[in-house]
Amino acid sequence: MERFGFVGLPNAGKSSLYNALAGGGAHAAPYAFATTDPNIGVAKVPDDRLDRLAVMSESKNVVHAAVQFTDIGGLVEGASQGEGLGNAFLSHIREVDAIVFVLRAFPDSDVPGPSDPLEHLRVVEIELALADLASAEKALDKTSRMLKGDSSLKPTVALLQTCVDHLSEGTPLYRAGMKADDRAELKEFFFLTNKPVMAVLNIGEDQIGDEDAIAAPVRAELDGAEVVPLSVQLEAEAALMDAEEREEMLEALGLGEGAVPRFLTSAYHMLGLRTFLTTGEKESRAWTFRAGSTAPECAGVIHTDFQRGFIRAETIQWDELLAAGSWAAARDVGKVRSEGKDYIAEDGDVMEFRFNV
Ligand SMILES: Nc1nc2c(ncn2[C@@H]2O[C@H](COP(=O)(O)OP(=O)(O)OP(=O)(O)O)[C@@H](O)[C@H]2O)c(=O)[nH]1
Ligand SMILES: [Mg+2]
Repeated sequence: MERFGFVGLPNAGKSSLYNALAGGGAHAAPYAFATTDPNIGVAKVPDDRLDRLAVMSESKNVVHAAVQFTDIGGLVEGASQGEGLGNAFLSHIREVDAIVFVLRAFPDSDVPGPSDPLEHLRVVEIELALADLASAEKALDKTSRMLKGDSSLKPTVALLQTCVDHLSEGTPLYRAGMKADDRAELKEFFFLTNKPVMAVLNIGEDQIGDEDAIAAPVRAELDGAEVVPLSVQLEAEAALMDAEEREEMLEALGLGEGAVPRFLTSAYHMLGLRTFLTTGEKESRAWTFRAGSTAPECAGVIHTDFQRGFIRAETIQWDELLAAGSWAAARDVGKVRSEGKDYIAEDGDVMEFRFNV
């Protein structure tokens, strides 16, 4: 399962965001380092397509795709040199697949700390870049020495030099304008800022309605990364209510279904994750695959036998299946495609695998 780590200054609202997603469980408090050991939770990725297919099939069971998220303790200036939670903190970030910055915009005189999200971003980016600079310098040094015996390392040395140049200017690798190929090649060095990033902008109740204006400078700074404004405290309170109460509260605030589903969908897409679906009387289920996967690779997500003995995948887009009303009806009108081993699966495909082991 993919893991997201919440990274930000103390009192930015990371534990509150955890509570919004997990329905409680993390200690949120108005003082720095309220969180020391990370909280780890799981959230299901909302999927309207799945819910509708489950109704069509009268499924006994509905299983959503899920992501794991880690509420990491607060980061302070100097973390890369061991300040605050220092190294322990950095090692928690190293373990996640993607970083979610939690940036505070809400003003509240009872909660210490700045309420300018750009200031939050500046501090966390500098610390992550400095931590990476130390690793990059070490890797460059080592690779340069190996270059004497192995000239094939020349491009790697050049690439690491580029990293050192960017990082020493305080520029994280995710927005240094590097090519995707180079980013992929750097994976072996486990740099923090080579991970995909997105940001949650924690806005106060009074700022609802001004989301776009508050998010604009952060979006400009993060250069293409997803920035999701979220009134984290309200969402955390809403998560404790029963469904009806929650709907009423979010409705009254003009928040629709709430921003948590949107956040989860963005987080999921940030990693290039896609969904295919299976549906039947027993179960309807959303399965996660990487964009660009073939039909047998998708089959392998369910069971390695399905991939090994893959023959073909009966495939239809979810809305076509819904329109037809059932697999049988969809087959009758010729909407079900029989796809072979080279088929590149698409988001929203409903599949039934034929295999032989
Ligand atoms: N007014 C207001 N307060 C908030 C909001 N979000 C969080 N808070 C409060 O701010 C305080 C800090 O929130 P936490 O979620 O504990 O912050 P954190 O980022 O986990 O902090 P550390 O664990 O210390 O790094 C808590 O008292 C929250 O209730 C918000 O949107 N508005
Ligand atoms: Mg916390």
